[in-house]
Amino acid sequence: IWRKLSASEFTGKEQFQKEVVRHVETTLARSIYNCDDNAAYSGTALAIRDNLVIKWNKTQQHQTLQDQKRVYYLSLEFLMGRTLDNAMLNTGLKDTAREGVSGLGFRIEDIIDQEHDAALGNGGLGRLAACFLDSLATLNYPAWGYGLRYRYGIFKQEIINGFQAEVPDYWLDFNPWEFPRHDVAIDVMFYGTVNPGPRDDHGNIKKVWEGGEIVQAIAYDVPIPGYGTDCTNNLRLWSSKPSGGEFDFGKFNSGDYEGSIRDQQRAETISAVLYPNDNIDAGKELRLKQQYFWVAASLHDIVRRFKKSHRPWKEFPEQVAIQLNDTHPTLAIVELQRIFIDIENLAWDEAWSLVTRTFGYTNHTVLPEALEKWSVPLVQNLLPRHLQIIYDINLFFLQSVERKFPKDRDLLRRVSVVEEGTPQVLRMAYLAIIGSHKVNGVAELHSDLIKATIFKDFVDIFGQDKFTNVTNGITPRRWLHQANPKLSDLIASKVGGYDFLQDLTKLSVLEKYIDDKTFKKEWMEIKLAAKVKLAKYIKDTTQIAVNPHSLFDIQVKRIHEYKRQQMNIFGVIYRYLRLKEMTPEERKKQVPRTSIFGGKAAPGYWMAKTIIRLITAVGEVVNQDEETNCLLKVIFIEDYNVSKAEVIVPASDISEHISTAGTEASGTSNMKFVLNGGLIIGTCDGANIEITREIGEENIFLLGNLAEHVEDLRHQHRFGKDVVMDLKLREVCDAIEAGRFGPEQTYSGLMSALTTGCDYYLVSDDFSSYIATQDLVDEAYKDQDGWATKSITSVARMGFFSADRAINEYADEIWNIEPSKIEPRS
Ligand code: 26Y
Repeated sequence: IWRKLSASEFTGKEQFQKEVVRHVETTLARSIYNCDDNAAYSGTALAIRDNLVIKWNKTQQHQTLQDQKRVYYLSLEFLMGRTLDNAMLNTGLKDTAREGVSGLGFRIEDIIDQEHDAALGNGGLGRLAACFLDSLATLNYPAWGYGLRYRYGIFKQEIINGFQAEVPDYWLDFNPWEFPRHDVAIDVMFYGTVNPGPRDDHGNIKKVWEGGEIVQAIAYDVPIPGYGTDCTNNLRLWSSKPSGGEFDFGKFNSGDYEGSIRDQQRAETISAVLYPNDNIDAGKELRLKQQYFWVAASLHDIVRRFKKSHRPWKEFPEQVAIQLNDTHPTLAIVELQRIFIDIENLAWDEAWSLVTRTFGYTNHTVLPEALEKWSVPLVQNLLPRHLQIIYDINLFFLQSVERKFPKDRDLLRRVSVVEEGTPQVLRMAYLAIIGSHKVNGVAELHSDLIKATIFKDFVDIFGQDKFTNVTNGITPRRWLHQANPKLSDLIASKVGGYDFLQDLTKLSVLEKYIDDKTFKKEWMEIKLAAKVKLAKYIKDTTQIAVNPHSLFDIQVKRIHEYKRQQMNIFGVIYRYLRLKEMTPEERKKQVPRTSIFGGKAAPGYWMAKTIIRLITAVGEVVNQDEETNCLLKVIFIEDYNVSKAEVIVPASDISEHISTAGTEASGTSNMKFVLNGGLIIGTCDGANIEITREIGEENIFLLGNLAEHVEDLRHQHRFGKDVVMDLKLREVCDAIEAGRFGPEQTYSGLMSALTTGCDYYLVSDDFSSYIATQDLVDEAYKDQDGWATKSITSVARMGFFSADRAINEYADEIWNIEPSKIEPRS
């Protein structure tokens, strides 16, 4: 009878409408006579969700029954953005929904626009995790994501008087996409002491970690639908809650009710807020608590699932692959070893062999300030048993190194997990390498660089084979089909349908149409329409009118000195100064340009905030200058996030990826822009290099010094008194220092980093090349037909950068897992 009664998916428009109305009336308890866009969004989301849940349940049952190897993607960040549109497209329900809501008097675009972004991430690393979940489901891999359910995602950015201000992002008011699992509650312990216990089977005295504070982890599950498949995977996010024992009855009985609540609040604090730092390690205790809380709950869950199958422990790595998204979950290595030896009574060596065969570690940065280090006293206090295990892991590792390289004491010092100093600190990347069977970088140059620099000793110790590359990718579902439906439709009409969304290499067929005049025209019209849409958004939000026929030059990403937004804005100033000198006749020959910036600065990153201020200040001057403002506008888009990216990315003519060579591990927005027919101005860094190889040198504007020269150039700066400055850059600095963009003191830090500091990010070395390359961009843009050729050819050659390709590489080379297709319901 249960089977007969079990829920089924709606199909047609009428059924869908019925479900929407039912949800509005009963689930939301709202009158249909008072249904605004927001209520219509909620009803639509709930209706779509029902179909999703049916697929999700089926997938989970199927995967449990199959009992094959699963991969668990551990990431502190999942930058999901909005869900509704993606869910409709992936399940093939968008047309039904569009017609359905239209019949109810709504536009689907308005409904989609009601949704709040799920912004549980900072930038590239978090968005990569979200793209990977999409690909894992689309490719039918049995996979779970594990993360934290932050009450506050990345802050909302407001620009007040030209400066960034941060506003909390409370996003959980109405979130139909999560399902609390109050029955999945896991106790996680902190602090406490380690005491000797009884002897184990091997005759050793057991170590017992006890007497700590206990916090509960509650699971919240989020369905992740694949595109064109029923496979719907699970993202499990943990929320912290006081365990029963936290409530202090002593305080309560003595009348201190508030005091008794305080400890409870402390527990809830753990999952309260996403740390807003990107590529900079602050070493805060609460962050370490978050990491252990999440790792302990996830591993408990994974081990419990494994134990249900009653397999012997030796099969653990054949059933479980765990990928560490950067070092943030490195404690998982220690926790699994602890579970094996302290709780499941395995011998050290057997346990360690299982552990290392289970984990893979992805590195996302070479920047020293982003490599996590935890102070030993902090770990000693919070996780005393884990510290002992880390010492043992390190000891056995160093002993093996000693055997391989006898008497090389300096090597031992260099590779030790424990870095000497006051206090001593733990180098988490080293622990991650030692505890994993594969370590990968995220683009070829980056993977080569980590082997040659920060992890060189480990290559000597473990051999080349442990280190590999998996170049990042992006999901074409969200970043082409969803963000740019018109382009997706045009492509589909040429390459024979939408199969390219599941095999992006099929884009290559587009090259056949490179001389097709109407196709080219349609292509450029779609680009123009995307620019018109962005121009409207800019007008609505900033009151500034920008010309959609001007060249849209876009740099949107986290604000960081290494990404060199400062070089971009210096270039804008240089352009402005040139325009000011020109006669009206000369001006007529110039290509009008709109320079668009967007991105958040970490709240404590003062230099990044100064860069934002300079951009907004230049905008204030330039946009009002009647002499030049038809040729140059500068826009800063507030609160850049995933849903804004979906509007911005399709609208670029050119986008900037101009990091100092060797600093940007990969970059992924570079791929998004090119996939939408934009060209790139960029340095030979990260994935730009592979993009160039794929699309051809004639289709990209490369500039600047190469990674191999960066170190020498830095040394030359350091040994000189003043950085020798390019004349063009000198002129720009003079304009800033003359106060043309407001009080020059505002920028003194930025200026001195460039002049008397060592100009660590080599702006002075790359500036003239940057300006010269921007001139080439202007020239190329004058030839619209040539530009269209570059644009189409580039898109045709972007197949490699699908996240599907990346996921298949992980599956084959690192996880050793197979897809498992869920048969559609009979
Ligand atoms: C230590 C902690 C505060 C921390 C938090 C966030 C450290 C790093 C990060 C975020 C790093 C990040 O987003 N890295 C980016 O990863 C992308 C995906 O691999 C790359 O494309 C991009 O180049 C890299 O900067």
